[in-house]
Amino acid sequence: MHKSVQTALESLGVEPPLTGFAIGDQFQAGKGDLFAVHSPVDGSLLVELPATDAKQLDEAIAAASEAFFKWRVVPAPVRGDFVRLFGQCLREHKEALATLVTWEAGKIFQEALGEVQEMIDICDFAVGLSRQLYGKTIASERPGHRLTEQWHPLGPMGVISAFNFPVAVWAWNAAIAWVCGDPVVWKPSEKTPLTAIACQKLFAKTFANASDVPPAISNVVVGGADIGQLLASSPALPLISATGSVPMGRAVAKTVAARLGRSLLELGGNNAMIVASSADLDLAVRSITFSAVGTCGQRCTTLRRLIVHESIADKLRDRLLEVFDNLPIGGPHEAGTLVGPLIDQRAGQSMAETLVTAKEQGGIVHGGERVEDGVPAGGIYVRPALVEIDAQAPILQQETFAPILYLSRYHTLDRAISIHNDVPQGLSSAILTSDVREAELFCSAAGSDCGIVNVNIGTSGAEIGDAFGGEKETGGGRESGSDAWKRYMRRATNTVNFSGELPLAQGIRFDI
Ligand code: UN1
Repeated sequence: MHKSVQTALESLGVEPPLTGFAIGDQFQAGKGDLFAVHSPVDGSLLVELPATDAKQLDEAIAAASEAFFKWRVVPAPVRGDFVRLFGQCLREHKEALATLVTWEAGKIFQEALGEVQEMIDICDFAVGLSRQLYGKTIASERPGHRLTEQWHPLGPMGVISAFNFPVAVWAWNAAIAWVCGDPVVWKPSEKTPLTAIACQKLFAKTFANASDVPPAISNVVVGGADIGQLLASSPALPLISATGSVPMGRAVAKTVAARLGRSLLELGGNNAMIVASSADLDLAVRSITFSAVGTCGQRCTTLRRLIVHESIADKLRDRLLEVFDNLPIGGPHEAGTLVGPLIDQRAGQSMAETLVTAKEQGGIVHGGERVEDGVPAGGIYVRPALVEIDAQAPILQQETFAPILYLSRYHTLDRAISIHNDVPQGLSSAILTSDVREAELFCSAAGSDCGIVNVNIGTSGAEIGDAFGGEKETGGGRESGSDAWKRYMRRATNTVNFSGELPLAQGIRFDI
């Protein structure tokens, strides 16, 4: 193990033997099969960890259910105060946690710092929210009656997260769930269990300084899809929040629906940007590059399709090719690197196969090759690809989790919008234009059909104050800011009659 990983683990309080299972501050060895975690940076073995077994998962769910009875009656602002302490702890360990994210998920250190900052930001948001879980007062049609809505904690919830944002997505869920009064059982990606254990250690550290907090409001189980499915099937968890691929989301949604539970899904994106003829080209080049190659094309919000006005397409292509050809590709821990590795061999293979298909469908492929020089041996490093292709090519319907940017041309904005929306996914979208009418049309009901609609910025890098998520195969869920918290609570409508009479609603007469 690399020295910097060791130092980071030590400062996060993660010491061998690593356990694979935690209920609150109790860390235990998993009783399931051993699985290996390799760093995408250089393929080195980070850890061999025993998975959590089904019985241990049941224990975690039982502990979370018990914690719920205590936590739900702790006043929300007091719950918020705990989240404030957790945010403070994250601030103190920001660099160490980001170092671990870099080594386990392969994203460049700047982006890893950004990911931890998202955790801190959502904690701050949740602290404020803990005093703002507002319900409505509704005008009653009956005299002497008061109608109000109250929001109550929902229950323990399951979180299934993906490798590409190994800590932030959990934090979006956990910070909101905690202030809403819900304990969490977290199953991270089997590719990134170390960062999850580190977060749980930081939770335990914060918990040690907090009164009123039942430890089992936070629990971690590790393993593959089987443990994820078991989690999703538990009737004790009224809400399952799942982030990842469409097939994973479909399987989880089916399982949760079969028991009439609630799911919150944030699945694939196939995000596009329209670049109008009036767009600022300098801004275009910068925003396109960050959105297309950031996290090596492995964000759900990654820009995958460019729809460019025909009058500027050649010029923009040439400028992008110049930038793509000179991108610093290398170890994500090294200063100056902008493109780190893909997560694993399979991701490299899927990128290569997609590029072959794109060529067969008439695409002109620039870049996309494996990079072996000047990068750490053992990792999968690639040059981001720019593919000129007709907007009708079937490959554009599919999300490949790699840095491939398709460039198609358009003549009229109506056509560009219909190309834009003509895919199964609906997460993030953008238009670059200096024409306010074009911008407003794109944001209107006749414009982008996505959950995130941007003007003059790229598709990735949303702020935590937003409700994050999208439509169609993206799953329809909203996490993080705005009123996403409502999904984590149950609504009770109260009718209080203080009249001494019994007038019935709808004016019904029922005299006995
Ligand atoms: C994801 O890829 O699952 O908007 C999350 C963004 C980040 C979050 C991405 N704030 O790109």
